[in-house]
Amino acid sequence: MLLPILAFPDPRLNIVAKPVVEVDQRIQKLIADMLETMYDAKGIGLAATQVNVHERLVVIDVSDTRDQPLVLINPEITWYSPEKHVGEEGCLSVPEIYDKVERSVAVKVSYLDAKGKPQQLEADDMLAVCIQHELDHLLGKVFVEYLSKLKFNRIKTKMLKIQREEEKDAQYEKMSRPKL
Ligand code: K1U
Ligand code: ZN
Repeated sequence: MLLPILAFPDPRLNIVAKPVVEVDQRIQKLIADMLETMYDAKGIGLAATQVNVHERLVVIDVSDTRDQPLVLINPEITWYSPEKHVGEEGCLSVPEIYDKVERSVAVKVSYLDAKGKPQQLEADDMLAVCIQHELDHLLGKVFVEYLSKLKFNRIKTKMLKIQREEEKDAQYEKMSRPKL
């Protein structure tokens, strides 16, 4: 099932996620739905926060073949490389906005896998960037918060304008639909 993705500046994107208590059937269904939603939206990652579930769960697939899903439950970054890199980021909650963010080149993460088994992972390059981006979502942080106040406010205004227009179009569509 495709899940609706919250759009910036929805305040629900700023909620801090709580740990997953049990990797049960509900979480398995959420994982399946989040993966379907991420692939459908052509993203390389998705955090539960973005689908309005405030629990520590993210899905990622940075493979070219789009067949190597990674599920991180209760992830914690245990080490950040001192070496940093500035790279272009995007976000499914901030469509069509891309900008540069500085991140550690590599990270170590501890997490539970989709079966609830404890795992550790050392990531670099795109995977390391994606993990840092997704774990920020779980802390209620969207990547545009790293940009200047000026850029942040411009993006916020642009997104609100688009959302108001979409709302108006939906209202018009509803009004002009013939009543059966
Ligand atoms: O969290 C999200 O909204 C998903 C996001 C992940 C991400 C992309 C780029 C850098 C860090 C994290 C996306 O998948 S945005 C769409 C996308 O596929 C993409 C955008 C820019 C660069 C690479 C990929
Ligand atoms: Zn994002």
